[in-house]
Amino acid sequence: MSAHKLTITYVMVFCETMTRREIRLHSELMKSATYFASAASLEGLPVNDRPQVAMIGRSNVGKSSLINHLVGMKDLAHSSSKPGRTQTINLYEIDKKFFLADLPGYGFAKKSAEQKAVFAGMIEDYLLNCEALALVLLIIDTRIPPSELDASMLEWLQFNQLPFVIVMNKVDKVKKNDLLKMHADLERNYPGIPRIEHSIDSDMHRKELLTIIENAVKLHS
Ligand SMILES: Nc1nc2c(ncn2[C@@H]2O[C@H](COP(=O)(O)OP(=O)(O)OP(=O)(O)O)[C@@H](O)[C@H]2O)c(=O)[nH]1
Ligand SMILES: [Mg+2]
Repeated sequence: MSAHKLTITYVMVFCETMTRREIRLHSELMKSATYFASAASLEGLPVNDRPQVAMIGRSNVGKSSLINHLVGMKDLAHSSSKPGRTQTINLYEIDKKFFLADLPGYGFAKKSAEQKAVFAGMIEDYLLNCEALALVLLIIDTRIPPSELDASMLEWLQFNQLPFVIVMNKVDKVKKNDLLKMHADLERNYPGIPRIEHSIDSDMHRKELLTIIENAVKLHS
């Protein structure tokens, strides 16, 4: 079966062992978070009625961990030190109002060419056709310059006029001078694109990101 055919298979897959659970959160912005659904394609998702905020980025960059940090739970989304953990589009329902969407990473070297094409197709189809898409968080690892894939994704998001913010992740691992240099490089190469620092260790970063998300969701509602 071709990669394209695979991506349009409308089969719901629950290949990650997730359980439905809900807890009350402390944040004023996110009072509850629940695992909602997983699918191998946009068409397989059971909802399209409330705004969605999507995490995209290279494998292992910290997309699933960022969701856990935002909602204040350790393991709502499955994270791993090994790349290639998230394999489907996973939706988490927030406050019964909107969804955080965790997507597979791109650029995982150990995937076959066909697997890479399937994931690329899944991500592209989701981003282009999800009418509920309110915001994309393009997550990069601040320790290393954006890869060619990051650059292509960034230009593709711009070309398609999708609303996105660059999240400079894992800043806890970066020296201040290197962080300033990364800001300067990004501003020079991608002037005017909003960017925000993030670390799973920082509550301040979490609150800043929550505010951005809340505003995007309000605008889209
Ligand atoms: N130091 C540091 N480590 C982080 C941070 N965010 C995530 N990590 C670590 O990065 C690794 C990958 O995290 P994941 O959240 O699984 O990454 P992912 O982007 O979802 O990966 P895939 O699902 O494979 O695409 C884990 O070991 C996390 O603990 C951060 O802000 N700082
Ligand atoms: Mg993941």
